[in-house]
Amino acid sequence: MALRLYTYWRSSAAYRVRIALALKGLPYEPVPRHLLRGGGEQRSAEYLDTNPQGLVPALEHDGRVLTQSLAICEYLEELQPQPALLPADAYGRATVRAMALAVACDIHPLNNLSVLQYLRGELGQEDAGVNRWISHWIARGFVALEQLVGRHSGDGLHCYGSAVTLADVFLVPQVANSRRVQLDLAPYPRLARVARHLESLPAFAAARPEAQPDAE
Ligand SMILES: N[C@@H](CCC(=O)N[C@@H](CS)C(=O)NCC(=O)O)C(=O)O
Repeated sequence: MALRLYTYWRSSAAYRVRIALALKGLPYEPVPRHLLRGGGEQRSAEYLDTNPQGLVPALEHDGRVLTQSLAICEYLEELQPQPALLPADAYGRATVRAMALAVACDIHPLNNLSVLQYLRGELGQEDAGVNRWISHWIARGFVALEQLVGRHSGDGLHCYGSAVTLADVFLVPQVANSRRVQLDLAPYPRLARVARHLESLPAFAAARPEAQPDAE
């Protein structure tokens, strides 16, 4: 099976897929696309041919391209069911997906590079204003996730139950993003504890931005 991942070391959406690939033990070839160099390699005609959305990640499997990190992670789940990243029951699966989507749909898009570039460029915001924006939307999402983890974690070390799920795969990269803007995690002790545990696991460690071949 030939897997190629279009990635960028600092991309938290690509980080999710790197974690899922590592957890599943699936080897892949990283194909870095620098999001800032030359106006952003993700906007080149060549890359738009791969992913018309001009976003990383994209995963190529035997020549066919998949986009959107959650769709890719679910594809990997079907390709390689073990270890399972979704619970066995429908309620559990819906709950885990809801937590992953809280990150992927309601936190991360507001802090995506092109949104921040628009705030800086067209809306004339300085770094301080942009950082306030980022922190505001992460904090708002983390308040809810903190409650959800309180309800659904089985051991205080995972978002749901007592094993790694896609909720964990999506949380850790968002926590990494929050550190980049020095967001205080003290108000979210459950999230901080879960993230600390997960980051100590080999698959999460291998997928972290600093461990990537294109890390600067
Ligand atoms: N919903 C998408 C988000 C992908 C995304 O926003 N990727 C960012 C990096 S984390 C990106 O490529 N940004 C480039 C840009 O905004 O131009 C997913 O989950 O895959």
